[in-house]
Amino acid sequence: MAIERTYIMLKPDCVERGLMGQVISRIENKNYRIVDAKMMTLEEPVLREHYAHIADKPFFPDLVRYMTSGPVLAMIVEGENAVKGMRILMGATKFEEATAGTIRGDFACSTSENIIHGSDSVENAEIEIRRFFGC
Ligand code: IDP
Ligand code: MG
Repeated sequence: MAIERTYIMLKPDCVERGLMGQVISRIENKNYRIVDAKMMTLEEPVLREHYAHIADKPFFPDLVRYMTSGPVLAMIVEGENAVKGMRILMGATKFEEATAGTIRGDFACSTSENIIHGSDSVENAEIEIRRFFGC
């Protein structure tokens, strides 16, 4: 295993519902370190880039509406095996597959409004950190 950096984003529903503290606690309890963080309000162009792999899906307009509906907390999270480890902490994308004990399993209300984003590979983590933090 290796020390990795991953891009984590607490989505507008997480901020709006006042769940940031609980989610950050889970990240810190796992001994990952938040090495940078900032509140941001996203606009459509960056979301088209970030979600290019699903931009042709019928739910994409709703996803943009949701992701621009309020501020997000963008973070760089570092730790042993952090890319895969954060995906495990987050839980599955599909609402019905996100098991209890994961962030999405415990807090998400639907497949679309699902609290948290985490990079899905080391390569994408680098791209996403550059996209949102410019480093
Ligand atoms: P991930 O966030 O688990 O990596 P992706 O497939 O990359 O999942 O999808 C990005 C985001 O798009 C999801 O987190 C969710 O907010 C939304 N999304 C994905 N699939 C669906 C769907 O089938 N219906 C509605 N929204 C979806
Ligand atoms: Mg993804």
